[in-house]
This record gives sequence, structure tokens and C-alpha cells, in this order.
Amino acid sequence: MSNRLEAVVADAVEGIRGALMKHNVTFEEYRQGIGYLMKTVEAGELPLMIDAFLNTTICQIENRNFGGSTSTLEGPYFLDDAPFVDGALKTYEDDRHEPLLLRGRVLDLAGAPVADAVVDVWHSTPDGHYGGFHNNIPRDFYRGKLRTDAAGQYEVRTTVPVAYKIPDQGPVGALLEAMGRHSWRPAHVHYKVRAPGFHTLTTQAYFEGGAYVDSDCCEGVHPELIHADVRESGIKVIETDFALAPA
Ligand code: MBD
Ligand code: FE
Repeated sequence: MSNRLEAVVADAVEGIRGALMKHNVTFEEYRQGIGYLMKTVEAGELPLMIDAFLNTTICQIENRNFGGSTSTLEGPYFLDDAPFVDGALKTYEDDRHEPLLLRGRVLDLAGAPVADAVVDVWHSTPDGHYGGFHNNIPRDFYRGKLRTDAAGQYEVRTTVPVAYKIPDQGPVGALLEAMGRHSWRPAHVHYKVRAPGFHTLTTQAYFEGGAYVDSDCCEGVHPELIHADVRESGIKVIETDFALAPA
């Protein structure tokens, strides 16, 4: 059992050693790196740092192993107790943001519809926060569960999300800035699709031409997850079919 641990840690160390060698890292820089890691731990941002750099790799491994639609980051703002919603997500009463229709089908790998699949949808508020996490926004705002019908279809109305800035006042923000990067994620809609007998799919949708689509600080964007600006009777539509791999 410890062989797997030994293999992963040994290769991780080897990778870091390669980077140190390649860039002629000095003893002083090495000490600075340790100091930076200490600060990150003290600030409680170690999970944020590891997520920003490495979570997307774990998703790539899942994509390689399971097949079906492309999976990407769950992020820190999923709530499993979101209510089932009928027709529309709860939004701010004065939300004047552009309306958005999310719809599509849940399918198996052969393209047959999956009825009674549960599709969790969640995204940012128009002011760039998440319900249940920031500014006392109710936990059922801008999130909800949908159930697919006999044709595997789901549909829900909401408003267009905005780009999201990960915490940038601490060590992680400082590191990204020192690297010449920023702390923004492009506007996105999160999905988690579950059905008995299938592997759970966690993914996101992005907006073509949106800010930061080409420079996501968490590197979670895949080209096939970027949606063109499609409109129906003037209403913006994101249509996403999810192909689920067998469990
Ligand atoms: C988010 O909203 C998000 O989706 C990810 C992956 C990381 C931080 C904030
Ligand atoms: Fe998010």
C-alpha cells in the first residue's frame, strides 16, 4: 500500500527537483520559498493554493479514466442540500442581469436519454458572490437541483453569471500577482450530474469571448466547455448535453 504513496511522492519530489535544477534556484530563493509556504499555511490558504494549481489535473485524470463529457473543477461552492427548483433559480428580486436559459439532455454513452437524473446547477450572483457563502446571501439563491424528464431533458431559467475573483488579498493572490497572473476565473455555470448506475459528472460551462476565458487562474477551461452566444427569441441559451459514463 505504501508503494503507491512512495511512488507518487518520489515522482513529485523529482518534478520539483527538475524545476529547481532547470532554473538554477539559489539557497536564498529556496529559503524564501519555505517562508512563503509557511505564510500560506498560516493564512489558511494552502487548500486554495493547491486547488488553483493542481485540481484541474485531477479532473484531467478523471476525464482520461472515465470517458463521457468533459469534467472540470467543482470549486468550493457546491451545496448538496440545494432545493429542487421548477423552471427558474431563485435570484435577487432586483436582478436586472441578462436572462439566461440553461437546458439540454442527460445521455448515456450510447446517446440514449437518462431519465430522472439529478442536475445540480450553481453559479455566481451578478455581483460576483455565491449564495450560502458570501454577504449573507441565502443558500438557495443562484443554485438548485433539476430532474430530467423521460427524454433526459432539463431546463431552468436564471441570469448570466459574472467573472469571479478568488481571494486575492493573501499569499495566493500575492504569488499569482508576482508571477504576472491575476486571480480571476471567467464567468461560469457549475453543473453536477448524478444518476444511479452512472459515474457522477462535475463540470462547468463558459461564455465565448468572456473576460478571462483564456487566462482562468484555476486553469479549468476546456475548449469544448466554451459556449457561443446563442439566442432564442432574444434570450441567451446555454445548451449542454451531458454524456454519463457507467459507474
Ligand atoms: C470558484 O467559483 C470556482 O468555480 C473554482 C473552481 C475555484 C474558486 C472559485
Ligand atoms: Fe465557481
